Amino acid sequence: MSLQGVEELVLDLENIGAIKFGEFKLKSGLMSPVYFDLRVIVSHPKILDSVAQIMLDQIKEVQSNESLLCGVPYTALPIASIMSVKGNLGMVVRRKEAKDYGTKKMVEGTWTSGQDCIIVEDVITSGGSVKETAQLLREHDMKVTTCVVLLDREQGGKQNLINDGINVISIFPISKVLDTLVKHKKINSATVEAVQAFINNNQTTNSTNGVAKSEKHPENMSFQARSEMNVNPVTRRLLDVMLRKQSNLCVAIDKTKSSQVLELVKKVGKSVAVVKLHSDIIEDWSSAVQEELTSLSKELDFMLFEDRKLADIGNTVKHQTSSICGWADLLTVHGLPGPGLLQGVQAACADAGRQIGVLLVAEMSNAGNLFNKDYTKAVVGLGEGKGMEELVVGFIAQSRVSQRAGMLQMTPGVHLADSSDSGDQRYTSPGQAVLEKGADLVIAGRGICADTNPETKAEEYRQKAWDAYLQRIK
Ligand code: 5BU
Repeated sequence: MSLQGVEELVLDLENIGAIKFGEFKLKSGLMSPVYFDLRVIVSHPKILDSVAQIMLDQIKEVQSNESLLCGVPYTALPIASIMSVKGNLGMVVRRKEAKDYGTKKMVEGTWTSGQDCIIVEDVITSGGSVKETAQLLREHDMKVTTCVVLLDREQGGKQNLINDGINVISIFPISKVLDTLVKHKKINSATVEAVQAFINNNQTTNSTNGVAKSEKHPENMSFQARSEMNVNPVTRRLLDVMLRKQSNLCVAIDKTKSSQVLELVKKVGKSVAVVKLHSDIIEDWSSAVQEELTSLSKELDFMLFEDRKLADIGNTVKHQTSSICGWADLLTVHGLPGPGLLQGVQAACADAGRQIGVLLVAEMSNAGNLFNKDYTKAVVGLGEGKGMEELVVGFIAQSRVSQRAGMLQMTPGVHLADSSDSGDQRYTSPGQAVLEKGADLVIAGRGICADTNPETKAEEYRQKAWDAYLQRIK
């Protein structure tokens, strides 16, 4: 395509609202002066056709007749489809979530072992989604060395992908978009400066050693970037709830009567991302209570967490889990029995046809616990083990035990006023839990539920924990 054609395409994209300037609140809470929304191009067939053509032209030199295409879901799917038809190249389709639990087929289409597959993406920031797609394709025996991307936000994604052995061909680096729009008087120099400052301040690579910051310090990444990276559907759901509600708060409701539990859920539900229960201490626990909780979780948009801390052989754990995975989204287990326990949970979920996310207890908050460094390390090794990605959401811990961006850390022992209870519990504040202990979510129980006004308290804890998270990723 001629230079003029390329410029025309930038102008067209701006014209249909695929490139926007202003004040945009990203899911992470950060304000961005620029926003790319390529989802709109499906309503503009001529522009979609031009986009596919220009991307196809750019891969001519690296493709062979055998090359396959794979669009990163969802926005790049129509682009990849049109490129596939125009270029007579086969395509494979990556699912975002397994079709059903039993078959777990994540890639559709046919390919041969070692066949080259070019990834097609609309926008890259950190490159996380491309990387995740490449990983999946590689696991399915395809070779991935190239990604063609329409818009590169120039926030380090290219370097991150090069580090992963993927060469990035970008049609429009953001600098080129800015140049074109200034030239055609669509934006002024103040807008350009604001965008450049945002890009400079929000790099996702560590320039000193070229290693992705995200890979070294997941706690410095936004939840949005982590949600884009992670393949586990339960983790993704949890991160999405957190982003929607700007809440990294989990409330622990440790009450013995269902009426007390439900009353508290109604009061604090809107402020929290997760409601944690010990259903085995609720005297009148029943399927009606489960149903009411499930419907409240939908209405008030939070996930349900059973803190049962299972620790037995696989067969027993399977039976125990089967009564939990019908209603809970998250479940704690101990690592002590080893991988058989996780397989037990997995088997129960498969039978029930409902996936639950597991959190392994890697450290405890209470004084006198018998956890030690070696055990914690072994538990983390278990959770990060091969084949566990679909099941394990993260760890319950008092420090940053895992360096995986896809693993979430939940930290209990959080209270705004007290440093301990009358027993063995030890507390830190929500801010300390996030900034010093590395918590992604803080778990607070009596600090909220024993207060005379749990509703206001929950909101206070939410705000403090979320502010600390925003400070951390700055
Ligand atoms: P509290 O009221 O904020 O102290 O409640 C803390 C909750 O977290 C409670 O349900 C405990 O069972 C749970 N917990 C914890 O306090 N410490 C730990 O290390 C683990 C769980 Br694991």
